[in-house]
Amino acid sequence: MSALRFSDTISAALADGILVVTIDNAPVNALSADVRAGLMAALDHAEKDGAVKGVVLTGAGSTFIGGADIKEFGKLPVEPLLPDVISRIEAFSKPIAAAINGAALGGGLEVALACHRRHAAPSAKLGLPEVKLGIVPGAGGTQRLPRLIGIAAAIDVVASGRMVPASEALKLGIIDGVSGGALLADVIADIKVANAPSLRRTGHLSVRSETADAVDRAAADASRKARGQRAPSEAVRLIRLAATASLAEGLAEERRTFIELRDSEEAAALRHVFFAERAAGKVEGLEAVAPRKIETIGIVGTGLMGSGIAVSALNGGFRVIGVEQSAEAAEKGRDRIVGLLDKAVQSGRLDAAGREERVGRLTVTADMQQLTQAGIVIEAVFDDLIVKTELFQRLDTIVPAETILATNTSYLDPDAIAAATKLPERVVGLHFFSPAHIMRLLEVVNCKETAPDVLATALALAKRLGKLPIVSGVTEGFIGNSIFSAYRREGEYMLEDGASPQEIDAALEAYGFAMGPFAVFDMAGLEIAWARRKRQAATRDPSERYVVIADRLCEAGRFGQKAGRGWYAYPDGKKTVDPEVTAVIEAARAEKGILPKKFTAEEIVARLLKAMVDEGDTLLSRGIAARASDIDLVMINGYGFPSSKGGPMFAAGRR
Ligand code: 3H9
Repeated sequence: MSALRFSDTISAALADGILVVTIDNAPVNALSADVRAGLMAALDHAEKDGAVKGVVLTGAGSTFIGGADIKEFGKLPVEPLLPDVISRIEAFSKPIAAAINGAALGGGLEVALACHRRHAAPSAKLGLPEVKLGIVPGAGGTQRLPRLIGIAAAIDVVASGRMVPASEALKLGIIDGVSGGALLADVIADIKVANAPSLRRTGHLSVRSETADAVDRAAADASRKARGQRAPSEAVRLIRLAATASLAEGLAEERRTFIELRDSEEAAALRHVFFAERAAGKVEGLEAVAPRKIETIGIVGTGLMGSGIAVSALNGGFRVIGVEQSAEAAEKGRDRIVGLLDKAVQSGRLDAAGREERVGRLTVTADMQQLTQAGIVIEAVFDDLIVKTELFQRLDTIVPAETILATNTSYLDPDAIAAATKLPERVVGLHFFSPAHIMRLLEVVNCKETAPDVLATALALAKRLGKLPIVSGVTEGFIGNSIFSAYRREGEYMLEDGASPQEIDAALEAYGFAMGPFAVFDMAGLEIAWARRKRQAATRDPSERYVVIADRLCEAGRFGQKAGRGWYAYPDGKKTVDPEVTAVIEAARAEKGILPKKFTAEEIVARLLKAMVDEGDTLLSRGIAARASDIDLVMINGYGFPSSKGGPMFAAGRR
């Protein structure tokens, strides 16, 4: 066996007539300029060397190829371009196969699709996730995939951007086999028997005929899920084109669309979100700190929040001990948790065996002593300082010193809770968002005394729960609710100044929010915020502008959708503008002598965005948030800010 090197990232070895070319470009073998040049050089060599009978492409480490190098987007393109490398692979005169050892995504799958044979390891995941970056596949994905698996199936895979497990990829026909044992040996054996005239070049296949109905259904489904984003509908258009256009025409149109979308604002925003997610949860100085090993999670309180956290923990593979105040409450809590698992089975997200296995890891009890087995105890009890501090003081006497104590408070001061315990360094905040088993966002609150390894453990735990952890310092409402309060306050100022709830909601919905703030308040219910305002009334700065409209609505029993009326009326469940609300708003303006002015949708968005950004800047300057991109992720994942705009901090920088 002789070792060859074609660039910094491409090496090869010839064994028994097969040149195994390895892409080694950590961390994910992205198709950088060096990889593309190295691949071209390897193909030149393989073409000329008579000893080479066939070629196998594979990736070093646990990834095959993670796609085009996203960091190169926005820079001048460097030749050879990926579509040229891929055309060269497909046209290669000798058999060429992909040994897909791990994720084959985007350009990575496009490389594999151009190979003459494709085998994958059982753990490999394949996909064309480009739409998640606001673009379409740009190196043949929309033209070659439908030639292999049909138009409807290709629409499903490309427009969703989902990861397809190897077993499904085999069923769909994306790959020729899943290797049970040694992938490379299997692929080499397979390619050795392939002879040049019988090679199957994906681009030469014709698209099989399908009923228009199946294609229309897949397209309609994709457009429903696209929620106004451009890339999925463009992907559908290009895939449909594969049925009628030649490969060359299809590739040219794909490339044109790819470039147009790549240079769009939406794609720039989604790229920002991609890198923001990778940066989130990284804390300077914490890289070398080893997290503690956690296998069992204790949860005190199994109401709405606690039961969601329990399901999230069960899904993450942990043992869960839920604690309630009485045997009866424990029984109810258990029913709530199992009920959530049953819902997941009904909706097809979980199978019956998975449910059984999870239930086997669940205990709900009234016996707090059982928490001695937990590595971390998360409290999800009533959000009251006395209730929470008393609970933590009790836990202090029960659980061992190395058990971490986490509070799920959303508004209380976790430093005050920690200060009331014997070991404040073991206290951390874990602010889950409701429903906790669905929402990805998790604010990890780094309290004044939190020990570094406690923070590192909380972050590792969040990852295992499949959450997106954002570290927040201690301030009322942490990052998310601080910004939300500023946004809410500005919305109410605008009401007084002349805008209506429906104008504000419509402006934000047109901007990309699924729902405007007043529709959200109605859905969540107005009474909790009202109770908070009443508690704060005595300490409020009298010189600060205060809008009474929300209080007046609550005084009139308008608590939102559940009450049948709030910022809107809901006759027969349908949201309708209510003249009574208009009258309350007009009266409030008149009391302050405010002459209402007209707002355009643009002005409304600009004012609300500015309020969010001003608050965001304050959080950054106080060190509550570590980076502006963390604030963007909180607002996107917890408060409905459109990801296609990149979050408030990013959007403000683009205006
Ligand atoms: C494309 O292919 C377009 C083509 O159709 C046409 C072109 C002409 N580029 O996620 P992780 C970095 S578009 C550059 O934590 P994991 C990432 O920033 C692309 N960098 O790892 C992070 O860096 P850092 C289509 C990339 O093990 C590090 O790798 N492909 C890229 O949890 C680790 O990332 C995609 O959209 C990239 N393509 O998951 C796939 N990918 O350490 C995007 C990752 O400095 N990638 N990085 O923070 C993924 O989904 C995941 O990274 C993957 C690994 C599943 C591969």
